[in-house]
Amino acid sequence: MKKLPKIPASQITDETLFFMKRRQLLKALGIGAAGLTVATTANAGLFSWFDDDTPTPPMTPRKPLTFIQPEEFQPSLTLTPEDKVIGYNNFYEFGLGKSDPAENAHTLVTDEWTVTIDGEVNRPLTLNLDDINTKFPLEERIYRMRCVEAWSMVIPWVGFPLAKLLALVEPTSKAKYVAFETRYAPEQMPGQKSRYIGGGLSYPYVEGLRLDEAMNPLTLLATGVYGKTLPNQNGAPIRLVVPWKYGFKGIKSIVKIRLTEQMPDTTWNLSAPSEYGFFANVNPDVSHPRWSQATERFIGAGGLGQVTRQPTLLFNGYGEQVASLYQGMDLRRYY
Ligand SMILES: Nc1nc2c(c(=O)[nH]1)N[C@H]1C(S)=C(S)[C@@H](COP(=O)(O)O)O[C@H]1N2
Ligand SMILES: [Mo]
Repeated sequence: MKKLPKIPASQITDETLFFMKRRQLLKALGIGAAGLTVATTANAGLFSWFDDDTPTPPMTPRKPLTFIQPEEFQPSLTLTPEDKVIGYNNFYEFGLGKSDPAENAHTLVTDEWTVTIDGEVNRPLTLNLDDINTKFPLEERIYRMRCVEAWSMVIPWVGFPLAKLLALVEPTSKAKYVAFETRYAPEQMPGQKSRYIGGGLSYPYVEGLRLDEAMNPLTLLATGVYGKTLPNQNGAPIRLVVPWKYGFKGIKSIVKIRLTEQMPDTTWNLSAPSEYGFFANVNPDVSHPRWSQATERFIGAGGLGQVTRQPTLLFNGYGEQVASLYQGMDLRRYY
C-alpha cells in the first residue's frame, strides 16, 4: 500500500480534509487506531464525514444539454474535475460545510420553476422552466471561478449571456442596476429557517450588478455544468456566473431579476459590509480584512500534497474584457 506523507498542521486545509478518506486522513496525520480513542464530540462529526461507507448522497438527475463551444471561451486551462465542482460547494441554504450542499440540496424541487424579470423594463417577462432551457441558444464557457475564501476552480459552464435576456425585456432609461433573488422556500432549504444551518445570513439570498456589468458579454446565466443541467448544489435550474468577481456574486437558483434605479442590497454586504462590498471584483492588491487575496489555492485533480498555490489575477484574469468598466474608480474604496 502506498505510504502517505505526513502533513504539517499548517498545510491542512478544508479541501485536504474534504477530499481524503477518513483512513487516509488519520494516517497522514500520524494518528493510529489508538489515536481514535481521543476523538471528542467536537471532532466526532468531522471523522464521521470520512467514514468509508458513507452512502453517496442522492442527486436529482441531470439531463445532457446541446450547446455550441465558441472558441474564445475554450481557453487551455486545467479543469477542476467534475466531482469537485459538484461536491465542494458554497450554498448556505443547505449548510455551511463544503459537502453540505451536495448532501442536502436534493430537497429543493426545481420542476415548477419560474423566473420573473421586471422593474425598470418596458416588457416584463416570466420564464418557465421550458423557456429557461430552450429560449436561448446555449454555449459552453470555460471560466475561472475565484471564491473570496481564496480558493479557485476552472469550470465548464453551459448557459447564455444575461445581456440576451435583458435585451428582451428592454430596460428603461431609469434602469441602472440589476437585482437578483434566490428562491425562498424554507421547507426545502433548511438554512433559510435556521440561523445555525444557514450561517445567520438574511434570506432569500440577494445579489446585484450595475447595468453595464450585467450587459457585459462575459456575464452568464448558467443552466448547466460539465455538459449537463446543473445539479441543485450548483444552483439549479439557473444561476449567475460573473467570472471577474468573487464567487459570492454568482447567486444560485434564481427566481427574480429586477431592474432598478438604486443600487440593490446584496446578502454578504448586508451581513458584513466592511468585508464584502457591492463590486467584489477579484483583486490581489485589496486584502480581505482577515486574509490576503494575493494568492489562491487551485482545486485541481491533485489530492493530498498537491495543493497548488497560485497568484491571484486582477479581475481574475479578465481585465482585458472588463477593466474599462471601472476606469477612474478607486478599487480600494469600491471593493
Ligand atoms: N443562493 C446562494 N447563492 C450562492 C451562495 C449561497 O450561499 N447561496 N454561495 C456563493 C458562493 S460564496 C460561491 S463561492 C458560489 C459557489 O458556487 P459553486 O458551489 O457552484 O462552485 O456560489 C455563490 N452563490
Ligand atoms: Mo465564495
